[in-house]
Amino acid sequence: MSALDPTRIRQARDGRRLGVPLVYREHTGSTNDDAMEFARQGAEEGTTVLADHQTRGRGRLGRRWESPPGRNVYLSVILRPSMAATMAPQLTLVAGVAVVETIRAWLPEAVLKWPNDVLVRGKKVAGVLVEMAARGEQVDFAVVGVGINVNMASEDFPSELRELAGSMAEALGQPIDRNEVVITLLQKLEEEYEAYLQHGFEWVRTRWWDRAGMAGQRVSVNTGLRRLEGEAVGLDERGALQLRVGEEIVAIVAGDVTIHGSGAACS
Ligand code: BT5
Repeated sequence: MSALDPTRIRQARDGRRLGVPLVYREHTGSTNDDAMEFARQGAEEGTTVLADHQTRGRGRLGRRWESPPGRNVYLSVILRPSMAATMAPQLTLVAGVAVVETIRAWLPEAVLKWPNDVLVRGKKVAGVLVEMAARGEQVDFAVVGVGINVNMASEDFPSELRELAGSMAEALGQPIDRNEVVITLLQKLEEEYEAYLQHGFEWVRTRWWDRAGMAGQRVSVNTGLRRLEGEAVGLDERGALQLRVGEEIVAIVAGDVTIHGSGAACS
C-alpha cells in the first residue's frame, strides 16, 4: 500500500497558497491540535499538517475519529480569512465541497451530507472539522481538518462503525495512492476557498447543495436538545440546514442528520 511521500506533495504544491509549508508527522495526537498550536505561534495561512497516524483523532463534540496508520489521510490547514467569527461555520461547507470534489475524482457518486460528511453509497468516507480562534468579532485563524478513509478495509473499523463507515478503496475495488488524494485535496481546497473569498457564500451555497445527497429527502435531525423530522429543502444564507416540518421552515444550525427514504442507513 502506498506510503505518504511529503517530498512529492511539497513539489506538487510549490508556489501555491495552501499546503505550503507542509509539516509531515508519522504519528501525532491530532493534526488539528498541531495546526491550532502552529497558528497560535503565528504560522502563516496555508501551513498544513499531514499525518500518517493519529492517536487522538477528533470529530465534532469531542467524538473520536478512527485514525489507524498506513491507510488514510489526516490533514489540517491553517486559514486566516478576514471574516466575522459568526460566519466561520461556512468554512465547513467550503471544505466539504473541496472534499467531495476530491473523492469524485475517483468516485463520481460521492455526495455531501450536512454539515460535514461525505458519503459514498450511503457510507461515511470523509469528515471535516473546522476550529477557529477569534480576535474581537473577527476570525483570527481557522483550522480546517479533513479525514478521508482512503485504503481502510471494512475490518479495520470497529464493529459498531462497519455499517456506517466506508473507504474510497472499498468502493472502487482497488487501492488508491494517498499522495494523489492529498495533492488533489489541497488543490480543490485552494480553489474553493479562493472562490468563496472572491464570490462570497452565495457561490458556495449553490455548489454545496448541488452536491448534496439529501435534497428533497426526508431526514431526521438530532440537535442534542431535540429531534426533528422533515424534508431537507436547502441551506440558508448562513449555511444552516433548512427543514420543512409541516408548514414551517426550520433552520438547523448544528446537529446530526439521518437520511431516510434512500433505502441506505446513513447516520
Ligand atoms: C467528523 O466528525 O466527521 C470530523 C472528522 C474530522 C477528522 C479530521 S482527521 C484530521 C483532523 N484532525 C482531527 O483530530 N480531526 C480532523 P463527526 O461528524 O463528529 O463524526 C464523528 C463520528 O464519525 C464518530 O462518532 C463515529 O461515529 C464516526 N467515525 C469515527 N471515525 C470514523 C472514520 N474513520 N470514518 C467514518 N466515520 C467515522
